[in-house]
Amino acid sequence: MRKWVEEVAALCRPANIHWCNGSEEEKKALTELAVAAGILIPLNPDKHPGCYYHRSHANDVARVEERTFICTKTAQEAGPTNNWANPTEMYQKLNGLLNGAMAGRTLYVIPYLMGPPGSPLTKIGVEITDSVYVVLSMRIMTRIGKVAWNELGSNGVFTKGLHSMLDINPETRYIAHFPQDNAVISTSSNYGGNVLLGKKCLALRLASYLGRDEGWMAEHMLILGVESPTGEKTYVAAAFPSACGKTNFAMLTPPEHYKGWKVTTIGDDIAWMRPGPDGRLYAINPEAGYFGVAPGTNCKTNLNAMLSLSRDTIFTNVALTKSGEVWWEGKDGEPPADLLDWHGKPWIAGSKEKAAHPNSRFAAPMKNNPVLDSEVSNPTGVPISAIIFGGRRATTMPLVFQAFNWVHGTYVGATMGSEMTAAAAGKVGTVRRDPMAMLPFAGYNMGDYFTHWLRMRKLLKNPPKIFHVNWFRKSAEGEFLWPGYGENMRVLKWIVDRCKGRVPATETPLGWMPEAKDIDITGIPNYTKEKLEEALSIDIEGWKTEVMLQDELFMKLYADLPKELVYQRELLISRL
Ligand code: OXD
Ligand code: MN
Repeated sequence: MRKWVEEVAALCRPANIHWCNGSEEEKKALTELAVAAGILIPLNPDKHPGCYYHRSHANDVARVEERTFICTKTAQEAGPTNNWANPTEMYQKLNGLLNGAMAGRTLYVIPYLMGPPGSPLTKIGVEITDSVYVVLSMRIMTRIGKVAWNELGSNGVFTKGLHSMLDINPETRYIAHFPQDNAVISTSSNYGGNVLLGKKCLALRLASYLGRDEGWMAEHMLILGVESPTGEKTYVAAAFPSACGKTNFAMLTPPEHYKGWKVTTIGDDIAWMRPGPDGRLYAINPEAGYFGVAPGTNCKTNLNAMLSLSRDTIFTNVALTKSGEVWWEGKDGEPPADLLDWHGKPWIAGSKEKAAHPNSRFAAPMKNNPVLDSEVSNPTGVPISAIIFGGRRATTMPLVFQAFNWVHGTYVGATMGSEMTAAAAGKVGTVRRDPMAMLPFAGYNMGDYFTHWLRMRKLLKNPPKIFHVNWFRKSAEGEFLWPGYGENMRVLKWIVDRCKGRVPATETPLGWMPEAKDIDITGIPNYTKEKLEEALSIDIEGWKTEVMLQDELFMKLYADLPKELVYQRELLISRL
């Protein structure tokens, strides 16, 4: 590790090297330095204790899929859904860009853990960065410093992550993964998803590659616990594409009618899952914080997220008041009068421009979450009883169904789709296929990734049951057929009851489904049994079209598609 740091320092030629120990004194000193440099703005300590504000460059506000590369020896290994680059050529290009790139800057070495200490599922990463914003964000999102040095010991294996902001030029922006070297290099960005290298780069792209070889799974899934009034605990993992409410579902507040039920959070974005000695699938959340989308978050949609970000949080690209308070579209209450938008310009109420960037974020420590699950740092992980897939679909997809078995469930995940912004596309039903919500995050060939899912079945004596949900179905009049948010507890209860073998279900062409009477709708304002029936109905003609649409991705992947999935498609067509 020292040798690697020396090599990077010889290339990037920083003015100083700072080895992070993760202490409170270090946090204080680096925060002061970031404030003095104008990188962080302290927020009002009465309203947002311990919180800071950051504005990123206007050209650097989101993940950049077109600049994200999987650099395996052959293009075949990366597969048709990833950008591939030759590793030798990519190293050459990046070494050129990084030559002297840290002149006059400090090089920070951040050792971090993805996962709780002492867990066989945990991985060690070291990120080298020239961004103090990255250091302070990494200490929220992961376990950094001494705890990671200890775990590394004298001969531990670790993932190499190298990040330099360069001059934040989109033309030299690369997020380049080298799975065969367990390494990632990120240049010319300072936006979280591109530069907090533990998250999407290590915990999904590189980890999915490691998981394939080591017999485990790295998935774009939240993990939650459901506790019944009698104290029975069930853990569920769920994959939804970005911006479909994963953080909200992971922190759900059950409705009034569900007295005594509790939902607790293990994680809101990533699950690492490995077969346990009892043949069940055990999961950990490799992260230690939430990097959530701010707009739309309020006390009604997600009270627990609002409480999580109430202290010690870094906000990026939200709107700011002169008195040091933050605001975003969809926050509680009216926009304050003296608002500065995410560019720092005065914002006039009623303006067509958004005050907060639609992808503005909060990085909040998970320990602030009032419903944090007690097992979140258990090195064994938690046993998963159900896996849920879902997307944003105005038509076709019913509220909930259960796959017949693991192989069918793999097909359901592989064919998952979600509407790109339905309004902007102007055409309801324009869906992007996003298998297991992993399209931007699989570190190798998507066809081989499906094969890995099928292979995992053989390692599990008691596999989780697999479900598909859709909170977003609409009537012909364009009205949502399901209230969503906390009311999703009602569907979650059906899922838990199915896992325990407590409720019957009806066999349909799609899978096992509840009847309307099986979902309790008592106490939902202005909701009717007719709406629920419509949300649960199967549109056979719509499904015939759906099967044709699924082919778009299957054709692209055909050469590497496991035949089991082709047969599942045939079986679905016969049932329809
Ligand atoms: C995402 C995220 O883009 O979690 O999926 O940030
Ligand atoms: Mn995500």
